[in-house]
Amino acid sequence: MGSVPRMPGAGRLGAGPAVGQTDQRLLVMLGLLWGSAAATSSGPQWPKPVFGRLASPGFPGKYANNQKQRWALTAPPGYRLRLYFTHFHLEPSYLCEYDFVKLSAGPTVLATLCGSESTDTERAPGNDTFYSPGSSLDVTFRSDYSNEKPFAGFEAFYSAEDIDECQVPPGEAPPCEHHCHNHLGGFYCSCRMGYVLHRNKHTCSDSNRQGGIWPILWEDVAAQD
Ligand SMILES: [Ca+2]
Ligand SMILES: [Ca+2]
Repeated sequence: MGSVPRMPGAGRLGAGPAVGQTDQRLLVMLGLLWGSAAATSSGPQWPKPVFGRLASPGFPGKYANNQKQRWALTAPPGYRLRLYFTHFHLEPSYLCEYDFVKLSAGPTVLATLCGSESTDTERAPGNDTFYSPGSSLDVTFRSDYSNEKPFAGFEAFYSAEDIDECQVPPGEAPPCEHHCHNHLGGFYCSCRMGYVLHRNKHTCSDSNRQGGIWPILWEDVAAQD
């Protein structure tokens, strides 16, 4: 069978509940709303909607041998990509060496998926939802030179969603010293009464010590800085 180089094991990725058709319809509706907002010249300039479908070549028919396909997905700054599978049936193999779907961000492999159900040595997506750590996600499909029986491959849907910069994992420094406010495409900080926001837009200083008050101007902090 395959002489594919061994891929690194699956990374830790967030697993969420299964996404039903209602959610898909909601995403499409949001996409349409974004589109109409962007079309209004006097209205807010929303990012172009980012969503779509991926599938193995020939889906739902069986996929051919020796296939390699890559999708480079990109979200606007301050957004991440969310991906889930609605169908997944690839040839199973030890550590997914033969046929696989690989999710990666730059040099970091987030997950290598194969088979139809997870085992000790291979991971299938099941009902997991996958998130890119930043604004880009590479999806690669690869099949080797043979299949013991036909496999229908996969179908997946993706969309861009805002990164909530105010939610940080336990043990990580919060982005704002006092208050953090998340919004689409970024976030901003504010301070408790009697404090003013430092020029760095993250920390707060006692307003009496400053000898003056900074204008209460909360500029957006670029999500990617
Ligand atoms: Ca194969
Ligand atoms: Ca945000």
